[in-house]
Amino acid sequence: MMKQDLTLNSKLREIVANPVGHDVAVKLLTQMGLPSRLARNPLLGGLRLKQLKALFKQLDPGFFDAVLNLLNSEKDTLDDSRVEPKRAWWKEAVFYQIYPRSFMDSNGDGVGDLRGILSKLDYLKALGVDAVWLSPIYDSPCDDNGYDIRDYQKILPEFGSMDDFDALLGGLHERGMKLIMDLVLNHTSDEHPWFTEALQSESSPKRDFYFFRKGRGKKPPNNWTSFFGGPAWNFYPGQDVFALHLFSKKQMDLNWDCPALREEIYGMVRWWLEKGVDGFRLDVINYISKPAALPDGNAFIGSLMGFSGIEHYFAGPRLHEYLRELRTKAFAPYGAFSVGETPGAGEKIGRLLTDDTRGELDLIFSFDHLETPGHTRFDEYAYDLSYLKRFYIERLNTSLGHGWDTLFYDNHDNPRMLSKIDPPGAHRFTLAKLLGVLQMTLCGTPFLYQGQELGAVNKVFSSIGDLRDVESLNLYEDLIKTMPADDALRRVLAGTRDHARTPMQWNDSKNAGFTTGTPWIDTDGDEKLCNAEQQLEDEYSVLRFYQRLTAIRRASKAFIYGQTEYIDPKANHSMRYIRRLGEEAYYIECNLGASETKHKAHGRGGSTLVLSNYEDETETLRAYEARVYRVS
Ligand code: TEU
Ligand code: CA
Repeated sequence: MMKQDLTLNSKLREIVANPVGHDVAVKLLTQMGLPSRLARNPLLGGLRLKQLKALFKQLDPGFFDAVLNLLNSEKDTLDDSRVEPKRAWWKEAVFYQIYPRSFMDSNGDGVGDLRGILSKLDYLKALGVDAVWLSPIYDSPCDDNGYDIRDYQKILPEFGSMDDFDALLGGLHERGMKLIMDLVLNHTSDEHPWFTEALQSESSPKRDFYFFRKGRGKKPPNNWTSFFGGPAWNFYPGQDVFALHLFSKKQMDLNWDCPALREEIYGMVRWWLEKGVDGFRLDVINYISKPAALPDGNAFIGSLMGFSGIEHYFAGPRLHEYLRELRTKAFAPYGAFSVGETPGAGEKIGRLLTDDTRGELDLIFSFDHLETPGHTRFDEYAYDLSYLKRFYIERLNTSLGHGWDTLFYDNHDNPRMLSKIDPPGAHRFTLAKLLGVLQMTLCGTPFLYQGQELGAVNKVFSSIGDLRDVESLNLYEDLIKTMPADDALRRVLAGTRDHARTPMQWNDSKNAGFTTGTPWIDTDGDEKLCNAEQQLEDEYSVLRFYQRLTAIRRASKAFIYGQTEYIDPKANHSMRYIRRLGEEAYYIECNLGASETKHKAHGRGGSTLVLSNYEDETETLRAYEARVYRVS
């Protein structure tokens, strides 16, 4: 059946039945500080869009057209029947993300490298890691630490050689672990030969690989802004032409509408798969399809999101088509795994991308749980864990068995979750274990980020000179135009990605055992209190706890494929649930706050405590206490 286009006459219920409409409604409500369930409110559902338009006269008139356009470009619908999830290794695996620059330096130049990672494989194995995701290691001028690729088939010399890479891949496989590469396909470095060639002349065969456009007079071709500040366009005076970059000025967006570009990409991906890599994490993969006309972004959406133009490309017109092609032509013949990084994709778009009958991606990272509603990464605030609970109850399993979720708290783009929840760090190590319990016992695939298994928290940076990240430095330059330097620094420090990019803390020696030289970014002395060596010796450490967690997860499929049953889902400060598969069941009980709450037993036939983040079992749950019981 052909789907009817949505119009101003459509009812909100019809708008929300559209997967993109649902996610946009939820996002708008959340951004405006309203509960997301309003999107499904039956009374509101009867309202027509034009009534809403009359109600919100102050909204710019183009807003409703922009939204309707976006919704009408998504013709696919979702299958709402519940099915048994298919079994797959990547549903059972524990993934571990390595940021190579900061993991381990083998040659004393202050920069982490492949040989360094190779020297730590036994550490990862003992932690219970099944698959490693390496942030980019390709040749790059490193304007954005490797997310600006100059040559997809060469290793960055600072990180090592192709022989080192082969040794690392071999070392992982020998130990029964898999390797996932980080692939940046939305853009390349402006130093990639494709771009330098394209820039030579209008008739270059590579010209169509990128978005070259004439300006509007002196002004850029449209009003899109870059995530790293300023307009999303570079001007090249020699040819009086602009080129698009959604990220830094050295990260040029690729034009996926060009078939020759797509073939180049698929060939390159197959080349890595021939080498034996097991899959990919795909950087901002939902941004790859842009409408050819590159229309202006809507002003209201722009001000709400803080970035202009995003509605045109976060779920672009040919996204599904390109993902399927990438899968058929490159991934499928090798059985390669894929996890897409998809900022802005909510529940329903997420399902379109991961439903296993649709042949697009295996998993995605969505980021809706990383900040509580109304907050952005650069706000100073304390994250309320009861939001995380509500988020999980609403979001996990909404794929009805057709898709699968990822579970993660930290990555290289975010401050540490522990510091968001408990900024003073009073409950640091207990809370670290609690998050581990949620991550390893809820339904989904866990992705750990280096240092998380030690209880890593935000860093103490004292000046802007301590920071290295292009996003932070650009933002700071921008902010000091309108506010005192101290305020600008505070804001940048609340959200800087560098909190997660300082050296891995291996021991308490100089530079945390990361390098014998001068590290590219400093540690802050926290290694005296928190490091892998000391934690391996301490039975009650976060690291040893994570080792036990991965072990219990591995020992029972109930944690993977089991049904999840939430007990007392409305309780604010505790989270209780059962994971059950056949005869086997586990009861998980967590105190989500710092004040005590009552322990509630579960299970008629008795229960055995399998794991807890306190040394004894009492009738009260103490601050951030988490217990895992086996029940019958
Ligand atoms: O990140 C994409 C992204 O949208 C954000 O997470 C980004 O870090 C920032 O928050 C924008 O405000 C991916 C990579 O993970 C990130 O490291 C890269 O810088 C970015 O793409 C560009 O490749
Ligand atoms: Ca090195």
